[in-house]
This record gives sequence, C-alpha cells and structure tokens, in this order.
Amino acid sequence: MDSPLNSEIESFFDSAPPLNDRAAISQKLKEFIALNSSESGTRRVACVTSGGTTVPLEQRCVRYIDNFSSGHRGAASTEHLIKMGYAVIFLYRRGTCEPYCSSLPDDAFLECFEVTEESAVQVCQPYSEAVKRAIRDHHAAVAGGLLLKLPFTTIFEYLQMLQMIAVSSRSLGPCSMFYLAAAVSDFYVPWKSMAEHKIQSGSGPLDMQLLQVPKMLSVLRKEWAPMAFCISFKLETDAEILLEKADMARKKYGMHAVVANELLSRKEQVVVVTNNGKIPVYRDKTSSDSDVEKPLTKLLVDRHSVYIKDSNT
Ligand code: PAZ
Repeated sequence: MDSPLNSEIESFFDSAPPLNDRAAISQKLKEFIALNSSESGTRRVACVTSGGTTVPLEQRCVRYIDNFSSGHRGAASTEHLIKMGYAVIFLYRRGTCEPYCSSLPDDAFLECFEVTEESAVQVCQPYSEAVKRAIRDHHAAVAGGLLLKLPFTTIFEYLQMLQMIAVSSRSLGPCSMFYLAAAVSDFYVPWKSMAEHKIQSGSGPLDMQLLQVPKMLSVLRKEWAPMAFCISFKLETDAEILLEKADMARKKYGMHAVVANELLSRKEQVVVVTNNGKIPVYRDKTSSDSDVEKPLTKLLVDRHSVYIKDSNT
C-alpha cells in the first residue's frame, strides 16, 4: 500500500473515528458468512449498499451534509436477490427504505396500528395483509440466515463497514457479489481537522475546505475482495454525459458492470454498462406494482452465474 491513492486511503481510515460496535459487527459477519458457506456448497452472498452517507461538519455533530438517496433501489434489489437464492448483507443508511416495507405507509407504526376499546393493539384492517406479508417475509429472511442488516449514518461508518464486509467475505471467492447502490459522499471533513463543538454562526460566512473522499472501488476490487463480482452505480443529472462517465468508472475501477441511471428516470430505466456492451433495462410498465430492480437484478445474477462458471474453469 504505497501509491499516493493508497496513502490517501490509509490516512482516511487512520483518522476516522473508530466504529462503536466494531466487535459486534465483526461477529455477526463471521456467523453470517459461516452459515452461508458449507462443505456441500457455498451460497451466493451479495453485499447490497443502500441510501446516502452523511458528512458531519462537527465532531459533536449538529450539522451535516446529506444527499437525496431514499434507499428504495437497495431495499427492492435485496428482496429480489433473496428470492433468487442469494443471502444478502444489507449495508444501509439508518432511516431509509428497508426490504419488505415498500407496501407500508411512511409512518407505518402510527398508521397501521390502532388501540381497541379493550386497550389491545391491533392492525388496522386496510393494512392487515401488507403488515402480515412484511413481517412474515422479513422474519423468514432474517431467521433463515438470508438477510443481515447493518445500518450506517456517516461516510466514516460506511467505508469502515464496507471494508469489513469485503475482507470477511473473501473466503466466498467468486460467489460473493458487491452491489454498490449507496450514494456515497464525494467530499468530507477529516475528523482531526473538524471542529469539536457546534460551529458558531456569529462570525460571518462559513469558510470550510472539504477533501475528496478517496475512491475505494479499486482497492475493493484489487485488495479487499479480489475474486468478488462487483457492480457499482453511476448517477448523473445530465443524460449527455451519463454513459461515458459510467464506462470510464467501469474501466478505472475494474468493475464487472456499472449501472448508469439518471436522477429523474431512475425508477423507470437504467443502463447496465459492461465490457461487451450497454444494455438498457426498463420497468415493466404494464404492471403497476413492478419495479426496474426486478429485471436489473435478474440480468446481473445471470452475469454473475457466467462469472462463477468462468472462474471455476
Ligand atoms: O436510493 P434511491 O433508490 O433513491 O436511488 C438510487 C441511486 C440513484 C442512489 C443509485 O441507483 C445510484 O446511482 N447510486 C450511486 C450514486 C452515485 O454515487 O453516483
């Protein structure tokens, strides 16, 4: 690790505040990976990242920079991958969408339940089927060892956890997939140069320099999990530059595929950019409850199958 990029990565990790629950996360990962690797055959395990990372501006954080990501893509993709036989490590931003909750209202707890005259709590009739389905499917995935949910908030937590997941899943070889749908901050304030206390507003405009977050994708591919099948996502608001930027990212970071999407149309269509072409994927508009994640995950799972086959020959 002595290239300029690697030293930036080292200094990012060295200066990041340590994860509070590192030992517990490490134990959960160890158990999850062991459960899904057996002598009779390793199950495919996907790490799905979801939601946006925050950038704190103060150590005792009052203010932070955030982004738009709702976590819908990651949550929906997780459900489809589990249906297709994968075990999923869902690395998600606290408070964003979670698998099996898409048919519940935003404030599900308050909307879906009511107190009866006998002071019992019951599910309100219109939500009864949706609540049953969500609880049943979620419980089956977690209890069946097919879903491990790990929440993050900041860019520091996200990157440290991604590294832990990658290194822990190295033993899965080509059966491991990284599906990096999280919207990861590009700029950050290093922990050591960050104000400890709330920044005071009385002293005029805020003048603050943000450093570029070192790109971890090549180190993920080359060092953390060199055998894994890696898919990253590229979001742009300008359709003119989207596909070129996605292809540049694919080549630069050695991704097996980059999913290109535009902010406003991201729920309707994406383009999967690979070394042998650009494949558009559309939501099935004939069905109101369809999503673009279903055909997208199907295509990527097929590519992953070919990758595993090629790696074993
Ligand atoms: O989280 P969401 O469903 O609202 O949006 C998904 C997405 C646009 C964040 C994802 O598809 C994506 O492009 N992630 C990478 C963003 C980027 O850093 O370019």
